[in-house]
Amino acid sequence: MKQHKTIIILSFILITLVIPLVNQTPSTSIIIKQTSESRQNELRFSATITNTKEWLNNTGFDQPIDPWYAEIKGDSRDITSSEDNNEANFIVLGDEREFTAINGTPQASDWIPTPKPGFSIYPDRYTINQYGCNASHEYWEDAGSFNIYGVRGNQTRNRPSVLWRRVIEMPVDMNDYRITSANLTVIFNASANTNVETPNDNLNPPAANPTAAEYDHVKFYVQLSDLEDKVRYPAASYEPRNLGFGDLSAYDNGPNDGIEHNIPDTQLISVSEEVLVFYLNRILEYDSRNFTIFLGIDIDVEDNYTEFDRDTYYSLLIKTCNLTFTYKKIINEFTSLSWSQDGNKISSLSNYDVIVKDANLNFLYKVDKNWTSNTTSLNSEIRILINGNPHSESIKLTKANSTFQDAKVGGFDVTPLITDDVNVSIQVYLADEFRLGDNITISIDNASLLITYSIIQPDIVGSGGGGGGTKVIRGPDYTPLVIGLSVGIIALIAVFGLYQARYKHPPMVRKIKKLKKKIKKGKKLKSLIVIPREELIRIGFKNKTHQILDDEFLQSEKLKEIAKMPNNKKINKKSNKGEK
Ligand SMILES: [Ca+2]
Ligand SMILES: [Ca+2]
Ligand SMILES: [Ca+2]
Ligand SMILES: [Ca+2]
Repeated sequence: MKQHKTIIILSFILITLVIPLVNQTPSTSIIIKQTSESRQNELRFSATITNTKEWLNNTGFDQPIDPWYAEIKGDSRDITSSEDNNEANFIVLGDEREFTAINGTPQASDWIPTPKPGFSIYPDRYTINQYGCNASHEYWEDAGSFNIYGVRGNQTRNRPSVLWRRVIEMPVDMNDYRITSANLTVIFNASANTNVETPNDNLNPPAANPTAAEYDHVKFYVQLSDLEDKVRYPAASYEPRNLGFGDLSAYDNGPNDGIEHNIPDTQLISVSEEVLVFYLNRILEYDSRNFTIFLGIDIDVEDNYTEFDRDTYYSLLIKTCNLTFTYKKIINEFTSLSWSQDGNKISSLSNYDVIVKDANLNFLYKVDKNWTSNTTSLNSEIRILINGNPHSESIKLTKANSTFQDAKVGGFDVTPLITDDVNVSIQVYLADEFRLGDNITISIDNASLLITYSIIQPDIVGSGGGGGGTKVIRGPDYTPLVIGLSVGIIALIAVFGLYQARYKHPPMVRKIKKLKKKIKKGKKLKSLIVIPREELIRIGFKNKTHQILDDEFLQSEKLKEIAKMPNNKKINKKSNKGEK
């Protein structure tokens, strides 16, 4: 058993010594495996060639910019690329505009009269003149008479309205803009006869049974709606409740009985700026190019007496209308622009296995405006992508300076992202939605990707194959040596093992060992003849006695022969003996 162990240990040592000579396999870094059938069965010592190579072309973004190319994802209206001063740029497209198309005195060429939605009648007169949008109306219950505007008296003509409509076409698609501030200023003035019953009037005489609920009143207003009039929002209004103030008897209610009462230029009360902005943004969601604005006048007169009531409005005038608003570009979340370069494959270095030991990316970057003070986007960043996979580290644009700085001191370790492909992208990623009034340009330059690699060269050829000028010399073929060495060692072990197991013991010990083994295995044994010691002595003595008797007999026979011989022969024989 001990011998077997020795053999096993020796074999193990031999195998561990020989195998590394035959096959060298690297254990760390990224290995680009090559398969070459012609090389697979050869047995050679491998050589490792290590080198560092700049993997990017045109690192300085010189003109022409190739092989760099720009690619936009998300809203292509929000970012664009440019190349100048041998730099690559990401231009985040800001824009801020002001709407001022509605201002001053309304013009007949811009505004179209339109009835109030629902059942509605126009006032006796409505027009756009040099003073603005003007309406006049006289309510008179006496159907047998004509009022001052030549309209027959009609007690149902107590709620006339007129609106003027204007459709606004925006110069840009407002889908990409957000209104950030707005102002609506509308001025009206009005004149009426004191025959109009106002809340402050003293209605008389009691004999005419004066009644009043709402009193006679008018309303000036502005509405905003989408082009198809699906929603209409009230943006400004005014009800001059005192218009026509002054007492007049029910029996003396004609315009000639009273006097003119005026409301001077007065501004309509607009909704708050916040609400106005909301309304404008909202209506432009329906149609991002167009919206409608209405200027309206409602007249609501009341029959205040059992006598024929008469209410005279001379002039209801919308004098000026100014709507202004500013709107800024919407920069959409998740919009990105990448400057990319599809580099050579790692496997282009060699026909053998290539290990990427290290890949280090760096570049310079700057921004022409302070990102934090010009945007509300704190999450937007510069990302690094290799083969479409983002590196875990990024650069927040809030940290960008107006002068070039390293993306990272010492560069980014992008080794884990390298596969056989090396497609590099430097991307500006806009991570929030924000409004931007002005372009912001982010620039990059001096992009570098240093790749340190090793080529595992089992059979060394004369060229580095794109390895940056690596020169390799063919190495000797060690196959016969290794095979010879292996055979020799195996033979040596065999002989040594055989000696240990068998021939170092005397024959009797070997015989006993063999016998022990047979007994152990339970084999049938041949019977053994055992000769006792006395018998062996006897046989030995007998043999020795026989030999002595034989020798004595031969001696006597020789003496007899000599006696028969002549004397000289005997002497010669003696002398011959003596000479010897
Ligand atoms: Ca009055
Ligand atoms: Ca009246
Ligand atoms: Ca009245
Ligand atoms: Ca946008």
